[in-house]
Parts: sequence; structure tokens; C-alpha cells
Amino acid sequence: MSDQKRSGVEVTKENSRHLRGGLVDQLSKDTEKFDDGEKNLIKFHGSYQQEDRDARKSRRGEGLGKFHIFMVRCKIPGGKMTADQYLGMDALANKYANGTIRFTSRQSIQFHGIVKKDLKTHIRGINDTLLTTFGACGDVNRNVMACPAPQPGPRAEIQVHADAIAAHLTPRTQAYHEIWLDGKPQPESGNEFEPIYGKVYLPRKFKIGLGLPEDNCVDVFAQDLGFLAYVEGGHVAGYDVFVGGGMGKTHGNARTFPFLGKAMCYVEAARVVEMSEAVVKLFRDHGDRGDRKRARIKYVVHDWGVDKFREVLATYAGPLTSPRGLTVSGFDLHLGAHPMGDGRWWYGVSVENGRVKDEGTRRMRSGLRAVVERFKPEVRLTPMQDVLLCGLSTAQLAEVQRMLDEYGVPRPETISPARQHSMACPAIPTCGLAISESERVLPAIIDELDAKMKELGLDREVLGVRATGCPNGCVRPYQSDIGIVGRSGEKYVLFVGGSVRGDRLNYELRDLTPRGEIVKTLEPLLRRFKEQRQPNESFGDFCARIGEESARAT
Ligand code: SRM
Ligand code: SF4
Repeated sequence: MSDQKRSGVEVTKENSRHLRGGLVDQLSKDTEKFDDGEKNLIKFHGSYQQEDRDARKSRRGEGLGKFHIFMVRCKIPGGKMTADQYLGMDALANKYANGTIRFTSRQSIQFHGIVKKDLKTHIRGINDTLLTTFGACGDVNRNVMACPAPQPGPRAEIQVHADAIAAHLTPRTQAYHEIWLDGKPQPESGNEFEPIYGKVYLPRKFKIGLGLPEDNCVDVFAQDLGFLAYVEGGHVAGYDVFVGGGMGKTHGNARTFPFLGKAMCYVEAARVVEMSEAVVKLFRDHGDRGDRKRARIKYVVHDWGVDKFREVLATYAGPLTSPRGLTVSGFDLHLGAHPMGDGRWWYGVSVENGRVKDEGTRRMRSGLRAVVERFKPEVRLTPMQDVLLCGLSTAQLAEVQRMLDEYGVPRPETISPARQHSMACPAIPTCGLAISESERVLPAIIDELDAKMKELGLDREVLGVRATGCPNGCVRPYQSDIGIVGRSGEKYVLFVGGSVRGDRLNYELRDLTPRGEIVKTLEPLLRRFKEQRQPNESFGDFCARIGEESARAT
């Protein structure tokens, strides 16, 4: 492809000497931000240059420019970490970040509000706990998701596969080590061999998740590459392989759209890493390197169709076996107390929108810190931005519950199903792409929705509500029962008709819905659901059954 057709980021990557660029030099300078090229390169290292959007107006009034801050994201396959690693993250949140920890929709941790002079120390601090930020963002394979429930058998095997895929797809460049961990440049620095990615890495981000048919908590169909386990004799024998899932779209650009992964083949468990490499290489060679808005593998699948995609995939992976036709039947939040199968327990704590903070009497951050310090449980982050405390004895479980009560952390059974199943992205104040509020307004929308559901006698209904501040879809809103997507300031696009199973896209109910009218707009449909639902039918299934036109006319 000629330089004219390649996006600017492609040129930056190619000239970066395997992701180094001028990062060492610019880190040593007393500036608040990076130049444009390096601003793109730090993403590969797990950080985004952002602006404190709350401060924008007052700074402008004072004649000041943007206040630059940095987001740092870890890469934690399957969200699995030790107690000490969690405590390390907790300590860093105060030292250099804004005093909160943010659990993400891909089972990881983000920090916000770090200033440039602290960035290196912060990233080094994460590495001191043996976690990393390398490849958490950027045009490489991102955090690999896996069902976090700590159970022997298939789930434990899925975690092993997730770890193996993550390790295999980690870039080989030593740049990260040299820049953030004070590794000395080696003679081969900048000329390393990247056997999977090559010199310009991938056209865009790439995401992998592994799930189970009875529990699609990782949203397999939203992944660029999703593996759905086929279990035989209590073990994962292999996976149906889905390619092309993705959520992002741009308002008003019909060439961009959310898409669910398509079943391409079946692969034995022993070949899951090989298959991942094959799909990644296909994307490397055939993804769009000119238009970053269309540079996802979902558009390759969409534009080629499944048959051609399979044909080309076979040239990378060898002859393909037909998929087994696995479908998803369930979804689990993994909250509350559950036996691990070996006499111990895990306790799942619901964290509203993944934000771990102390606020008034609800001291989530202190409460989690106290129980993790005392009992040293293994910590698992979930794809729903929640946390599981694992390996507790029966006595410890009771004590954990008692302590969390003391810190004002609500027990899962006291939280409405709609709130438990809700997610929001950070949006304003940190995300530069946000058009509308999300994390800061969803709790109040859920309050209103809960009240309405109660009035209608529907308050025990499982209802997935996902809100984002723009159409990029960071909490996967286009598969949920109710999707709320930022459109313009106080106005949102309202979607209905998905499912917590994640196996169907929802549809637009109403564009430009003022925030204050979201629940009012849903009310007639909720009433109709109550009257006309079929036995055990969920709200999303009901909306899908009656269809778009009928729903809009309600
Ligand atoms: Fe995302 C960009 C936050 C999961 C699709 N996402 C961003 C950025 C980095 C904004 C930016 O580019 O400047 C956001 C940082 C906000 C902030 O202040 O922290 C951001 N995305 C998040 C997180 C933190 C949302 C959350 O509430 O948890 C999630 C971090 C996951 C992680 O740990 O790796 C997050 N983002 C997702 C997901 C869900 C998933 O992967 O399962 C999606 C939809 C799936 C997909 O990729 O299609 C998603 N994020 C996007 C997109 C749209 C990409 C596209 O194909 O068009 C963007 C925009 C972009 O890349 O240019 C984006
Ligand atoms: Fe930002 Fe949009 Fe993602 Fe929300 S959905 S975090 S507003 S990019």
C-alpha cells in the first residue's frame, strides 16, 4: 500500500523502531504531554494521553490550555491476580492516580489522572507487582478474556488457554522493557524480529475471549476472535471459533456498525494458540490500513462473507473442521457466595460501573483493601466490571461478608437485577471521545428504572442495561436488553431487544432521547411486556419477538 493510502498511524508505527519512537527522549523532558506520534505509541505501552474535561471550562476562563492527564491500563488475562498484586494496584491509585481504581469491561484495571512526570514510576510500580501494561492498548492483541469463576475442570482449562494465547501473542520487542523498566538498549534494539506482527503490527486493536455455552459472561460474539468451549468428559475438548465480533460504530457513518462474530470452524483445545495466531496473521495481512474506522477484522468478515473468509483462513491455519454448531444458553454474573468445588468459596462483589472508590458511607475501596489484606484471597475481575474474592474458607467467607457490611459495601442480593446487570463506560471526564456522560449518570437512570420496574411488579426481572458516552461501544451496549448510547450532550440513542446471553444485536428504539426521558420512553414497552410476555420471556427477548416497528409504535 502506498503512503498516501496508509493512515498516519501506520507511518508512525513503521518508523517507530518497534514501538520506541522518541519516547525515552520525551519522557525525560519537563513537558506535560507527548508529541502526536509518541501520543499514539504510548498506547501500545498501555497508556492514553487524556485531558481533564471537567477542568476545561475553568482553565479556559483563566486563559489556560488543556490539563493533560494519563490513563494507564493493565493487561490481566482472565482478570486473574494475586492478593498482593491487587494491594499493589490499590496503593498506586493513591500515589499517582486519582484515588480510584477502575475495573474494566475486559477484566482489567485502569488508573486515571496520572500526570506525565509520574507516568514512568507508575508503570514501573505496576511491573513491580509482576503485572504489565504492555499491549493493553494499541494495534496488537489486547487483554484475553476468560470466564473468571474459579472452578476446577473446564473453567480452569479455559484460563490456561487464555494465558497461553496472551503469552504467545505478546509482541517480542524489548521497547517496553527499555523505556519503562530501565532496560539497557541492546545491539538489536529496534531491529527485533516480530514473528507474528511484523514491523507495522496490526491494522488496529484485536480482542480475544473464551467462554462456555451455558455461561457467555465474556460475550464471545463481541470478540474479534471468540472461542466457545466444547466440553466432553468434564474437559474442554475444543472450541467453536467465532470471528468478526465488534461493537464500535460512528454516528451517521453507515459503513461502520456493530457485528456479531460468525462461526468459522472448530478447533481442538491443543491447537487454540495456533488458531489464534492464524487469525491474527490473516488480520495483519488483510485488515484495512487506510481507514482506521474500518480497520477491524469484522469488516473483513462482513465484506468477504463467511465462505471466502474460511477459504483464506485455511491458508493460514491449514484445513478447517466445520463448527459444531454450539449456541449460548446462559450468562452468569458470578456474584455472591459460591463453592469452588474443593471445600473453599468465592465471594463475588458487585462494583457499580467498576469504579472502586470511597464515597460517603459506601467505602468500597477501603473495604476491598481490608479484606484482601486480611485474607489474601486470589482476586478475579469479571467482564461485568465486578470482582471475585476466591479461596475463602467457610469461616473466612462469613467474616468477609461481615467486614464488607461494615464498610457499607452492599451485598449482591440487596442490589436490583437491573443494577447488577448494568455497565457504563468512563466517558466524561476522562475519555476524549465522549459526547455524553455515562458512568456518572447511569446510577440515577437505574434508580428511576428500578422504581418503575417496582411499580409494574417487574423488579426481579433480569435486565441488562449498558450505557456509553459515544457509539464506540466500550461496555458492549449493542447486545444488551437496553442500550443507552451518547448521541449529543444530554441526548442518547436508546436500543432494546438484545439479551444478557449476548447472542443477538438489539435495535434502535428512539434516537435523540433526552436523558430525563429514557425511562419514560421505555415505560409503555415495559407495560406491554408485563401484559403480553410469554412464560419465562425476558424483556430483551420480548422486544426481539415483537420487532422494531411494533416496539416503536407502542
Ligand atoms: Fe474502549 C476507545 C475505554 C472496552 C471499543 N475505550 C476507548 C478509549 C481508550 C478512548 C480513546 O480512544 O481515547 C476509552 C478510555 C476511556 C477512559 O477514560 O478510560 C475506552 N474501553 C474502555 C473501557 C475502560 C470501558 C470500561 O468501562 O470498562 C474498556 C477497557 C477494556 C480493557 O480493559 O481492555 C473498553 N472498548 C471496549 C470494548 C468492550 C470489549 O472489548 O469487550 C469495546 C467494544 C468492542 C470492540 O472493540 O469493538 C471498545 N474503545 C472502543 C472503540 C471502538 C473501536 C472501533 O472498532 O471502532 C474505541 C475508539 C477507538 O479505538 O478509536 C475505544
Ligand atoms: Fe469513551 Fe465512547 Fe468508550 Fe465511552 S464508549 S469510554 S465515551 S470511547
